[in-house]
Amino acid sequence: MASSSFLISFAIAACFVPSIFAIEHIVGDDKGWTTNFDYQTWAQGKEFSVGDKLVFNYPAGAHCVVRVSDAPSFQQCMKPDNVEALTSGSDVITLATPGKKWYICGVAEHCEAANQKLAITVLPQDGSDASSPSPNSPPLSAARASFASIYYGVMAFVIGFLGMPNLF
Ligand SMILES: [Cu+2]
Repeated sequence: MASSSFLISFAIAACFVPSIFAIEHIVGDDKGWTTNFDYQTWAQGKEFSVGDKLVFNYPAGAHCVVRVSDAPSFQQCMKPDNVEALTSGSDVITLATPGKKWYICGVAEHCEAANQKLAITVLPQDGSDASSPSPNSPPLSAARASFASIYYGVMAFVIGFLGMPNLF
């Protein structure tokens, strides 16, 4: 019977595993969202997929997060009039659609003078869309995909096992 309860707790624990497929990217890592940080270098080599989250950490009031909708606005640090800034100091943005995304700080001259701006490219979910190749980091996509298939294989095995109460 011990093995049965082990399998049940394993199955329950395994149900929470898919959340790791959605990655939380802490923008700037330990430095957070701040001035004079090279967010371009930070974003390099990272894979951003639909469903992932961006977390902007900063002392509330010191900065804000404004999403801009095109490259020229990003380059010129132009805040769109119709977009409200995020100001909580722990702003979480879920990447809902693939494509280029641009974020700037709207406080003072932080974007213009101190390079507080982030541009990323969001890939379709888990890189599974073959029509949109990810030239920068195919190995990570492949790793994610194979981990997913192993994971679901194990889940199927466990569920199959639990479905046979006579064994226990
Ligand atoms: Cu700022």
